Parts: sequence; structure tokens; C-alpha cells
Amino acid sequence: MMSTSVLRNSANSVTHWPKLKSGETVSRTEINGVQSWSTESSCLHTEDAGTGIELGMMTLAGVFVLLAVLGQTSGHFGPNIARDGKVTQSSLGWQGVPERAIDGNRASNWGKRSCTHTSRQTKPWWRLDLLKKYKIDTVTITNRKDCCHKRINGAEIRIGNSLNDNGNANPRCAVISSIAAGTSKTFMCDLMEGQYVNIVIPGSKKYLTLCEVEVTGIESNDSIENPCG
Ligand SMILES: [Ca+2]
Repeated sequence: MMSTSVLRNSANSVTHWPKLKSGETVSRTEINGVQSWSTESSCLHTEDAGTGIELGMMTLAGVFVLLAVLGQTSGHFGPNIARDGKVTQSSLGWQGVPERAIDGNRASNWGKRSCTHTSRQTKPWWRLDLLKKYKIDTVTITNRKDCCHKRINGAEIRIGNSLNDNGNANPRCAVISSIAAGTSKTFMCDLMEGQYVNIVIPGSKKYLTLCEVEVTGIESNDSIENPCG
């Protein structure tokens, strides 16, 4: 709030600064012998201050809602937790070890040595052990580019805590209809809980190749489920 007072100055007059209230500042200007004082208050009224805090809180809440919506639509809730896990697969072909699917490299040409490979078999599978129980948000799979991209068609993503049938009997998150050659596709798993993430292709005479598997989720434990104890 600004207010201005004007006082004509003379040689004999005594200049008095305006009386200030708490939070006010004063500045003086002189034009043609006329002095002006301007006072300005930096204080908000109590009700104004309350409104400011309220608006601030509302803005903060809005930012959190926006971030949550963006996270939901983009499917990125956090870091890739697959890289800290341990992997195994049903068989080994062409030295395509299972670790290649969690090496942090989406390179999809076989020659880059970053894709897994099983031998030709019935129901080939690959399994990621996250070492703890997680609520899985997304699984992103990168498919091979230079050859054979249709081999992934019909593969299933299974998530759970059981090792029955090598983990392939756990609940199913998705069936992969197809993934274009050399591309990555993200599957939403709706916070299914599990320590194990399997990718398995039903049927006989199948190969399973994965160039990268990325997983996001939150650790599943009592403190998160029941923060108030
Ligand atoms: Ca890789």
C-alpha cells in the first residue's frame, strides 16, 4: 500500500519525516522546492497473509496432482529396478546370456551383444528376481531389430512371489501381441505384487530373445502399506 504526503520546504522550516508504522518504508523526492514523501508497507493484513498461505498450499497440492497425472499417463513412476535384480532363463543359445536384458542398453541389433537368446524349445522363459517384493507399475520390453522380431508375439509377462513352474504360474500382467522390430513397448501392471517377473512364450519350437527389460515399481512392505503402524 502506498501513500504520499506533500510538504513545501523553506529555509526556516524543520523537516519531519512522516511517522511510520511497522513494516513501512519511506522515500523522499524534491521537485521545485516541493518535497514529497512516499511510504510503502510490506506487510499483509492478517487475512491477506492467511489467503497467501492458503493459495500457496493449494498451488503445492496442484503441483503434486499434476505430477501424479503426468506419471500415470507417461508410465514412469521411478527408476528402473530391474538392473539390481538377478536373472536366469530356461536355456542358453548363441551366448545370449540372461544378464543382457538388464545391462542398461536397449541396443537391438544382435551384433551389439546386448540381447538374450534361448535355444529353440518348448515354452522358453526368462526370469528376473528383484530380491524383494515390489508392487510393479510397468514392464518395458525392447525387441530385437535385425531379425526375427515376431518371435516375441504371444509372450506373457507374469508377476508374483511363487517359483511354481519356475515362476511361470504367477498371475499374468499382459500378453504381448507384438512389438515392432527394434522398438520398446511398456506394459502397465497396475501395481501387481511380486518378487519375480517372468517373460514366457507358450508353445513348442520357440525362441525367446529380449534386448532389454526395464521394470518400475515401489517396494512392497508393511511400513508403506500401513504408515501409521
Ligand atoms: Ca540389453
